[in-house]
Amino acid sequence: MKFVDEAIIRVIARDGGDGALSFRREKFIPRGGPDGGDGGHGGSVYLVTNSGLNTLADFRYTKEFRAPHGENGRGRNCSGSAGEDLMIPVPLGTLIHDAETGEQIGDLTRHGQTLLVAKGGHRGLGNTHFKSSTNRAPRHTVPGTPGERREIKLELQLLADVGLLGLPNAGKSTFLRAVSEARPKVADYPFTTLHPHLGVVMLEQHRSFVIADVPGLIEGAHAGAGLGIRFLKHLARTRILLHLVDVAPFGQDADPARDAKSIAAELEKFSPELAARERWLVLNKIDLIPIQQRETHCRRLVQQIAWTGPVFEISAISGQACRELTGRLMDRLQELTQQQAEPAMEKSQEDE
Ligand SMILES: Nc1nc2c(ncn2[C@@H]2O[C@H](COP(=O)(O)OP(=O)(O)OP(=O)(O)O)[C@@H](O)[C@H]2O)c(=O)[nH]1
Ligand SMILES: [Mg+2]
Repeated sequence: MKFVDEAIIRVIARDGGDGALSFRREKFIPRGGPDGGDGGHGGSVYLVTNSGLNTLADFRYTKEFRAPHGENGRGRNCSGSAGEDLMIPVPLGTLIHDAETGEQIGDLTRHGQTLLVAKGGHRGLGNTHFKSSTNRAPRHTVPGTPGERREIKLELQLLADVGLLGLPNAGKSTFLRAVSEARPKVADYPFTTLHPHLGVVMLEQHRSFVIADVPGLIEGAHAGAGLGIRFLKHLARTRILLHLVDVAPFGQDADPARDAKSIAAELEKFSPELAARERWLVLNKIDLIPIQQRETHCRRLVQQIAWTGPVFEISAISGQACRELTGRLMDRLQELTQQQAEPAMEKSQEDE
């Protein structure tokens, strides 16, 4: 299925039904009282998350969603039935903005979460409601109110703990295959991966995390080169970025240090916040460097980049050192979760 991560749709909640104006007309009861029933509520429109969906592709063709009207009330105190609410399924990680004002309406990150996006109109009241000792034949009714309608922008930002960053051919998809059940395509040409893939890394029971493999970046991506930087937004919610570097790129003028720097520069141009996120350098394809030269080769590369953060040397294709890396990632993610929880706990203690 085509990967779609943005859509603008129109959601139309419907009007409440009008209240009825009616009087009892029965044999032998010459002047029956009012019996106009109420209208039904208009149907509202909700979004509901469904973890089985991975893209917003369903919204490519259907752009308008209407809930049903509330029915008008009728005589004999019959109420109109309410318009049923319309539930629109969306993938986890969908951000919702009002398309006109740009205001954020919601962010759906849990399975089964719902969000009201257009409220149905209130039901009208029939004339029965206005009967009183002084007015036994009220002609007053209340009409239903109109339902809301608006245009909303849906934007998918995948939910992943770890994001893979790197040039095309760095081995990102090979790494994802090595550590998860995900099966993104791998090939020796650039831009094999055309849209993000998620993979779940299972270490042992209750210890797992999600990795996002996004299409490779190249220098000038911020200006649209290659596939551009539009997929980087899928890394926005990750907590750790892995920057994969091919230590033995093919070609005479290949320069892994320059490549690595250009990725960091593209990241900075896309989002200084993402550039400041915790990032680990992963030197991949070390199987291509003879064992005796590996240490010096890798050390020199790290120096050329002037990198001071964590460094890992792996071979994604053989799986070498991949388990150590995922183990370290898991530990660090748990540490980050604890750190996040602690300030919140301190705060709630202060509040007490
Ligand atoms: N020798 C060796 N080759 C590798 C290793 N990892 C990946 N490769 C090869 O490098 C090529 C590119 O790998 P991919 O995993 O498709 O690279 P990618 O980073 O996902 O590339 P894009 O999807 O184009 O951005 C493939 O031919 C892989 O077989 C490795 O550790 N050692
Ligand atoms: Mg790939």
